[in-house]
Amino acid sequence: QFQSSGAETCFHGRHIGAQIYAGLDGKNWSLKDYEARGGYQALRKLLGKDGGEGLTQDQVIAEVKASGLRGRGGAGFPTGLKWSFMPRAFPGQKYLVCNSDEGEPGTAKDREILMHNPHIVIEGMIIAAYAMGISVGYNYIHGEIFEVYERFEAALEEARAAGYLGNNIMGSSFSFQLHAHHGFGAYICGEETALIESIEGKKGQPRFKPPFPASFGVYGKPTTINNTETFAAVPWIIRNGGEAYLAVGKPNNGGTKLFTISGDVERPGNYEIPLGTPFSTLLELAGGVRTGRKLKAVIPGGSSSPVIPGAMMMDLTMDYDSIAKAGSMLGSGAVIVMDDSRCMVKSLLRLSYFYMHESCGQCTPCREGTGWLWRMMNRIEHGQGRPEDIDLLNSVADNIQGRTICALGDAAAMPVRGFIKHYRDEFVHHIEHKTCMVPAYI
Ligand code: L3W
Ligand code: SF4
Repeated sequence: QFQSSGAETCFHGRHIGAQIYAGLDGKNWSLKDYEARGGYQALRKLLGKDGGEGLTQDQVIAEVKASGLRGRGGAGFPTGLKWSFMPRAFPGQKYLVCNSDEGEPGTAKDREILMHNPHIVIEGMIIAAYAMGISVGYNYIHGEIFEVYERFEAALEEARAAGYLGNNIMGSSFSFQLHAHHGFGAYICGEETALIESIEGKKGQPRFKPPFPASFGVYGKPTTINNTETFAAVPWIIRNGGEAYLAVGKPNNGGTKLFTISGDVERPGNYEIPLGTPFSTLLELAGGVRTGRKLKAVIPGGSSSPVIPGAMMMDLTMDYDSIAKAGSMLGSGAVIVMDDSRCMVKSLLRLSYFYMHESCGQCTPCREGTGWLWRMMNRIEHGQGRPEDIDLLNSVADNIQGRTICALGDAAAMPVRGFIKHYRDEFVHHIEHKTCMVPAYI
């Protein structure tokens, strides 16, 4: 039920608005193809190689701030602001990290960018490194997608051979070494501080924040971490200007975003649309709800984001602010569509299992609480639920949320409250009748 739509089986890229990820459709990933699409022009502009004067570090950061680009990994943190946290005059090594540890159930966008357009991420990282005065970077790639890792390695080799990476890039005084780092497949390694631990060769377990990576990151040095899709937006911003990017989306929600639609739609896949596009338009692009079915519910931003009833969703636009106002999160843009054949109790049971399985076990509320949630959901689903279990589920969720080292605890708790808030009747029916109410109305 919560399988993400993988590229091999059901990739249907669609673009409307600015084609920031142009190239995904063509699957022409090589350096030659990327340059033919205007690739590395932003880097040339930056370094003053196209006859211009070049851009200063401050100018690059100002453009990114003006673009309204927000982190595409889940939290939506303003990218330009994050870049401005990086200390300029730090005497030691500073690091740049790309978080390609895509593991959120429902999300399958970053692997697509890396597979079909790896140079756009490399160029975005070079620009970011230049803006923050960083000379070493890593792209941490999820452990279960080895072919993506190999593709990115191949692209790195091309970029090095062409003089876009390495010492004295394009004859300038700017040097940047970029390495691919293969992850090990654990969901928690996508959490930025666990990812840093993993890069350092340790077990991938989150660190307490603060200190944030901006001051204490890889090997304790200042580190900037952005999501793959965030870096992929940067070359377009530098080529066309921050204002132009902002204008594509809506205020405070600049540009386009890749949405991975999975579940009960006719054409699951990745779709690039401007932020602020109505959900109904996105659903239409994905071919609508499966023939003969009605829209029941939508998880708008990956499994960590609370579910929204279908009718409510049809009035929303796809951007950070609109989805937040509806009590959920745009997250990583993984839209899981559920039709009227779906049981909400079974859905939450499946999610609860995921978070229990992926908890790293460091904090008691998360390690024990995710297990409690799963066991309660298991007994409700299998006809052994007790009337008090519904309030107990909410209470356990309350005692996890905000009491853990990282956001996985919150991510396990928030869906519970969302499902119970909107679909309490289904939980009550399961407990009272020891069976599912869904078949009664399909
Ligand atoms: C310096 C400060 N830096 C915040 C930085 C911080 C981080 C970013 C956002 O993401 C989300 C979760 C789910 N000085 C700072 C600062 N920062 N204040 O800004 O920070 P934060 O803490 O708001 O969020 P986060 O923990 O980085 C968690 C989503 O991610 N999630 C899963 C996502 C999965 C994928 C995927 O598989 N592709 O993306 C699950 O929790 O939405 O809200 O960089 O350092 N004062
Ligand atoms: Fe580990 Fe869960 Fe604590 Fe995060 S909240 S550090 S996953 S135990």
